[in-house]
Amino acid sequence: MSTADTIPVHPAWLPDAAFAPLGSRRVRVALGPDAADPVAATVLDEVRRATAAHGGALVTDDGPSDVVLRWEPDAPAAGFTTTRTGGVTSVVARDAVGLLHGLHALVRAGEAAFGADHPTVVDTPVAPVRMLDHWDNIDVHPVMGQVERGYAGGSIFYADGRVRDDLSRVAAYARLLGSIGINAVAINNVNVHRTEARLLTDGLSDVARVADLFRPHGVRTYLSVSFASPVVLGGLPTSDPADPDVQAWWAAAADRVYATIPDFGGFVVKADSEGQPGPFAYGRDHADGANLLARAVAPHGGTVFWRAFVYNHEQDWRDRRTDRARAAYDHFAPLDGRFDDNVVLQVKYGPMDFQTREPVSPVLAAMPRTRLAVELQVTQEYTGQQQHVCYLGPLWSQVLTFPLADGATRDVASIVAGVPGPGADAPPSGSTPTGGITAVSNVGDDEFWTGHPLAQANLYAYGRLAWDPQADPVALLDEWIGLTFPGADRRVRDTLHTLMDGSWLTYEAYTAPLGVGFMVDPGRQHYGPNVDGYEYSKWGTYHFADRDGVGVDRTVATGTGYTGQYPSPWRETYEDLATCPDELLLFFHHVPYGHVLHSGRTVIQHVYDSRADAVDVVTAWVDAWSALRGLVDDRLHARVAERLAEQVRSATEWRDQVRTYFFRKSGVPDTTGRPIH
Ligand code: BDP
Repeated sequence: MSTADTIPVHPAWLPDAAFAPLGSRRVRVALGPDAADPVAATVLDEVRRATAAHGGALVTDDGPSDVVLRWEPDAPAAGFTTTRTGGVTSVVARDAVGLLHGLHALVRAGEAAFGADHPTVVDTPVAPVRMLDHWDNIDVHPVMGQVERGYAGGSIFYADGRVRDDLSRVAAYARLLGSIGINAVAINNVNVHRTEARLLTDGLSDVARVADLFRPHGVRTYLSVSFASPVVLGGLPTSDPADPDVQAWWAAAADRVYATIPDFGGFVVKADSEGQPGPFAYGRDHADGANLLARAVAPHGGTVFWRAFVYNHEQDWRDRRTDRARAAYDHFAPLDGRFDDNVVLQVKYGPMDFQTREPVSPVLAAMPRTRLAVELQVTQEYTGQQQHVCYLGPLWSQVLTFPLADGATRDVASIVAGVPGPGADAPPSGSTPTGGITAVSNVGDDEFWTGHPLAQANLYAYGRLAWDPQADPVALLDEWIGLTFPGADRRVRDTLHTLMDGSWLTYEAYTAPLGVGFMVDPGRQHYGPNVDGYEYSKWGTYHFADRDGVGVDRTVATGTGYTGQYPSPWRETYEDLATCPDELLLFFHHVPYGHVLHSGRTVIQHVYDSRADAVDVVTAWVDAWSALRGLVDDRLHARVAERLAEQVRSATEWRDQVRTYFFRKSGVPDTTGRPIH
């Protein structure tokens, strides 16, 4: 046995001790007709395990109990209710999945679930589909490695060029996901290489093994597929959506999938983007492409998650009229109303690419007759690559609660919930989901799951916000701390809040300023600073800094016209320098260095100050964390300490490069006199 085999995998937010309040009680489970469901077995297993560890009992007859988990036909369609009367806490749900989610709600609440009596509280998930996408490759890619943008070791699904024989990590992962209400997982990279493409055909029995492990936790399995599959896998001369042979090929492929995995979720598709094949090659649009696949899975109740991340990655940086931010709207808004009911258009939260700060994508407001899902990035590609502490709950909360238009009740959460937009038909009845939320997972085969142990909080917060987008992200962080470090000294909780609550804003403060984005190093896979790294390349991610000023003019009046893609009030708010929020200023406007922000500081002084102050903040975290030695698990302590040292080094590098860059461009000194080189 190698040392790696002897290191226990960190239990994340499900350590046995977190089950003590529930497990020390008599828990009655009444499963009703769902008793044979694999999820029902999980509910029983969880209760057995908790009560065995903590001295309580599983009660399956009418005997006395302190807790009841009960099936009822008129409980809410999704989720569960909780009530406490006469000293008994009851969780009621319409199916086993609801009971599982209710059970974990009790675990999260701890002793508080067994306090004073309270009337029934209904807890239903807002997003019907709450998905994680894995950008895992089967073969190790020469540039991207095994997990594209993965920062936590290898894949939990694949090793040695195939699906792992030992999938015990997947089983443990499924349990973690089920406990926070995730109900969908796509298990391979959206960039589908030939080996992964074959999961759809030759690899189906392996996919079924994976699906068998997710199913007992209420999670359905999806595959990313290549639009070129009919050619690549089927040997057809074309993948043209209008070709009857192509349609028949997809229908037969879907039939085989569902014959093997009857509850298969569906497909995720990246088409005509960054080199992936798509309908454009045949003169068709993305509605044609998406509907082709949707019709193949529709008879089986499947869904196609079609990504709106479509842009020209061969731009001419000298041509200021082209703007990558415009691309998703330009491609997709005209297609509103043309997608089949079982297509969900998967839209990145911002118009560019998972930056630390972006405005909310205008596509979300522009397609009231299309089912939409918002896509987030839990893996920290642009937010410190799991070397840096960067708790993303506040970013996602801000996105999800963003009001889309004037006086409207529609916010991003209502899109995620599938509430029909103005002028849209009511959602068709049936089992197809009406909206959703997806995110790229940050998990790998690392002993702490996420490389940086504190990055577990991002996975946790994602699941919890997908369930309830209105939840306070700091309260969710507190919940995560309580579960992950049960019974820990008060100093642990306080220190974690000190490090994590504002860590997204701290990260933002030492990286690219005021919403301009990128400035990351292409040579280090987007890690660390390189201010001009993408400035003269084809990717469309520019800051346009020169001796006079910086920022991208995306106004209608003088720029790319991107602000015109927003409804009121946002188009006016962003168009006008006077009302554009500071944190997005350089996303929308090109301004002189002396431009005065709402904060009262000039742009250049803001750049200087924020970067210097942020490094001071991060430096202070090192001592704060060191003081916890002996109060948390030693291995975890050491891993976080090692990452914090790297965060200080990297933040310092960011500070120095960005300050120096702008000093050399502008010639404007830092009024505080701090040295610049
Ligand atoms: C970018 C990543 C790239 C992904 C792409 C996507 O750098 O690896 O393939 O997003 O979302 O952020 O498809």
